[in-house]
Amino acid sequence: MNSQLRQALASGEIENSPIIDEALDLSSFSSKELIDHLTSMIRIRQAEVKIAEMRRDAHIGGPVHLGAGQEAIAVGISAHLRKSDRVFSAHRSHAHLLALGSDVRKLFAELLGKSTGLTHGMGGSMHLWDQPNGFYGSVPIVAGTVPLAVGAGLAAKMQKTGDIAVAYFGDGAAEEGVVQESLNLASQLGIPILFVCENNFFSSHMHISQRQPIHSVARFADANNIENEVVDGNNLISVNAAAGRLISQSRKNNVPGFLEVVTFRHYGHVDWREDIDVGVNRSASEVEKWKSRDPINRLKSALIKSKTLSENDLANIYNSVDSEIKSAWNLAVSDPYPAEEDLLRSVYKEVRK
Ligand SMILES: Cc1ncc(C[n+]2csc(CCOP(=O)(O)OP(=O)(O)O)c2C)c(N)n1
Ligand SMILES: [Mg+2]
Repeated sequence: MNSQLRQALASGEIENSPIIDEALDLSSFSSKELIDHLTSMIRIRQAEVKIAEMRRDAHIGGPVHLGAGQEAIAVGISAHLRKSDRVFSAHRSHAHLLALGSDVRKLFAELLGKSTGLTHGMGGSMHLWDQPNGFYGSVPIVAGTVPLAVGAGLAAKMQKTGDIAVAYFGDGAAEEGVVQESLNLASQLGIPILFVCENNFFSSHMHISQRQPIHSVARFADANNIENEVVDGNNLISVNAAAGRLISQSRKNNVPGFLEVVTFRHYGHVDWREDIDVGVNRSASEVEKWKSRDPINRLKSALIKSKTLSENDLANIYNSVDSEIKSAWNLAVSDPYPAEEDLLRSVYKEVRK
């Protein structure tokens, strides 16, 4: 699987490759684990659908970068994390945060600029933080958190906690020099960190074929002697298994690991539109093709086919998640805005004597 995917990426033929349409092999998971994973993915999707609608209708004031279609990655990886691990992300981070068990209401409140939000309504979608759940932060500076994660991993090693750091970043971020420096340092110093590159083929509106001679990012891990795997990011089972292997090595041996997950986002770069025909090669048929590989539908079908889940169970999951999302939104809407005297809290300012 790994080598076939690498080859398909290298030849630029990945999008037509049957490898990323393989059926899910559920055999090494309990029914409970699988249903929990499916529920977590559905919760993330429904939260983002709500965010998209509320942004479109101008209830949310700031830009949002949605990751619908990429949920299997965060859910598959988070299954191996503990609360004391140190997870960093960037502009497209809702799934990374929520998969750790973060409160949807606090995320909504943040997007609405409310004082109950994850950063007290001061940050919005691109400045999230939830350290009690292991989320050390996201910032919009592309690749900006990758060296921070390396530092957090080094701290965990020095503190001998057995914890690891996780750095989520995109294929576009991998083109920033600081990612190369981070890989080098993590390898050289033996730092327990999982680098996760979500290769969705786009950096903003530019396709990887316009930016890179080879469409796989894992070659940068090879160059730094870092153990790496390339997997179908829309297959929860593959992501979970690969993350499990790399994370346990990191924890045990204080080494970095690198996971490249091949995926696609359903929405466009920013906000609720699909970015079709805006002068980039992201066509309606391409989006449709990737939607047919929806990670949630793939897991759902496998669970129904194996009789792990009935249609009725599935409807119950959707009903319960939908009412959770609805109530989280209503509570966030009724939450207060920060008080005026709090506006400069947590902000560096010049103090005149
Ligand atoms: C240092 C820096 N350069 C450029 C930008 C503008 N920008 C925001 S997101 C983005 C694309 C990032 O692509 P990728 O890393 O693949 O993540 P994706 O959006 O696909 O999840 C760019 C260029 C930025 N925020 N920071
Ligand atoms: Mg990308």
